[in-house]
Amino acid sequence: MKLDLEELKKIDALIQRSDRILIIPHRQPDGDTLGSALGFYQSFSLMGKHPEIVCKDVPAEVFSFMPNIEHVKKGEPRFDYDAILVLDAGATHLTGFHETHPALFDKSLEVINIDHHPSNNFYGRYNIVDSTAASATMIVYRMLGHLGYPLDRHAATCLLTGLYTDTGSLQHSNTTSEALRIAAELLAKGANLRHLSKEVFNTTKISTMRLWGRIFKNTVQKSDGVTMSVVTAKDFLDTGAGFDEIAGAVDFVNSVPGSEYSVILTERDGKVKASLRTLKDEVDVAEVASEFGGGGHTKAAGFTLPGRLEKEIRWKVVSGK
Ligand SMILES: [Mn+2]
Repeated sequence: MKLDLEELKKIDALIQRSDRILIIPHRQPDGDTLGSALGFYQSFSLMGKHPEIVCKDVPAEVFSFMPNIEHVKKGEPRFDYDAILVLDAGATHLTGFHETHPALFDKSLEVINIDHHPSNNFYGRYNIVDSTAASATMIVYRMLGHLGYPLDRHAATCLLTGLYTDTGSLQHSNTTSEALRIAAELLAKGANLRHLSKEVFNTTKISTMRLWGRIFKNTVQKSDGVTMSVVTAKDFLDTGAGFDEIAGAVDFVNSVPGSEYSVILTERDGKVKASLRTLKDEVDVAEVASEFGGGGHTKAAGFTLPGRLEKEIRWKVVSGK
């Protein structure tokens, strides 16, 4: 990971002269975008500034342990801020504000884009984009350190949450030595790993268990090694699970032996959403997803198509006595 020091200098000057700072996580916020947002929120607060976090969607309950999470407000951004940060959004549409607030992305505002997705097209006036970082919070950590901004134990917990969730608790192939080093440094700063691993990785609601039960029941492995499952709108209805409760199931489906990559198709609001994962070095699921108009990382990607899921039942004649 290498920081663009010229760009950082400009960002530092902007932050130093800013008081009101808007922080925008991506929609359907995950641990990484929230960790980045809350890390900055805490740091800016300690600097005596007035940060606000505005998100298209409400954070999932699982993140309620994160310090300052109550300051993540669902809403629409205004433009009367001195600086605006957009975090962990690999494309402008992922904020949910690209259509309603195009000015965020036309470089007319003091927008800082911080991200680790290879798809990022540098939509900010300032851009710190590094696809070698396992999480956006790793970049945030390096930035705070380089700029000498405050990083207390609350910020450390938030940054570590992003690192943990984006690496599947330090198990995915993006877990570099630097990721482990930063995890260690965040622990040394007082990050609450015990709390975060209990809340994020070892807490499962009954509705989630029931939903995952259906996902596992529907799992099939095709002859080409693609392990697949589906979740219908009815599954959500029957189990009472929310859409966010599907997170993580695709990794589990991918653990079937011989799996080249895994796909979970989810039916939602007249669309079918696909999540893809692989653990194979030679498989690039972003490439698979791009064939369907999607994208993402090489090991974790997705796409969305209009339509619905229909069950296909096949009958065949088998010989018998
Ligand atoms: Mn991320």
